Amino acid sequence: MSRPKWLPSWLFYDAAGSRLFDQITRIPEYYVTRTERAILTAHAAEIISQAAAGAALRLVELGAGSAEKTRLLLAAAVERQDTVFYEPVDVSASALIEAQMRIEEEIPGVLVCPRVLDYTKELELDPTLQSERRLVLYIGSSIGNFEPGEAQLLLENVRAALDPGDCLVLGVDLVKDESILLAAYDDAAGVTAEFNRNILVRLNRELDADFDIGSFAHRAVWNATNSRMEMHLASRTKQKVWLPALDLRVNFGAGETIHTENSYKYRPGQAEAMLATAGFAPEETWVDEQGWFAVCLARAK
Ligand code: AVJ
Repeated sequence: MSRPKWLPSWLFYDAAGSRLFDQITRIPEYYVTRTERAILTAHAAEIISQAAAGAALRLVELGAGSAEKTRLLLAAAVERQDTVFYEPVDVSASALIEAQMRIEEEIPGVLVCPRVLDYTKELELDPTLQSERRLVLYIGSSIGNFEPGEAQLLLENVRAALDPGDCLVLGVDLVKDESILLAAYDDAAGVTAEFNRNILVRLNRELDADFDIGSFAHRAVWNATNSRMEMHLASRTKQKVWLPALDLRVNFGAGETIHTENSYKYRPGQAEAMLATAGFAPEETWVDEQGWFAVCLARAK
């Protein structure tokens, strides 16, 4: 058993966890979603026309569609061309089908071509037409869940799937006052705490484990050295947990923690430097007035 104990953060997103995250995006303390949405609302037309640079765009999104934020960019693209191909890439076929139905119904002119792929492992896209350019969307600060080295590799894989002249829009959360970060990851209504503990609910259901959910406390910590928000679950007591599906008994000391998530926060210019290293030319970065979130447009060299 590794110490400190940890669980991978992709485990959060079962059906209940995805619903809880959706709720998080609407709580007042969680500035991330609404700040990025405000940037995209203000600049969608500009982002699309700059990426297109005279050609027709085909949009790829890593993840099954970040709801209204993706819609803003698709709507801006439909304004410029009759038909927009939209390729959401996700491991979950059901999430892709849901995104397809939602988007084709809401934005006439968008043709959804779902791709069931794990973009962290492989990203193979069909060739585009001569007259087209690809625009990959990787928004929502999803890159923040990756260690810096993994994030760099991910950008390199995206670059390798593109042709010169294609573009990437990357949304990254920026370093800000610790008090704002702590509130965003430990909201007063306790939704983030429930999201964090849901990982144990899932282990109970899927591995037949016997975690006493209430005996684990939600902790949000700002790790300044590594520039990341961390989430942990702290055992309130000394206890044993049994995971029959793994034939595993796990002991917890009082106060012992499970590390469940890292959410990296970038410094201004850092995302652009990583994009440049990955073989992109960063063209433009849009930041909100408070300097909390950055949306970077970069072109494959
Ligand atoms: C979906 C990874 C962008 O890191 O802010 C929200 C997940 N964790 N509250 C983030 C999350 C706690 C979120 N991302």
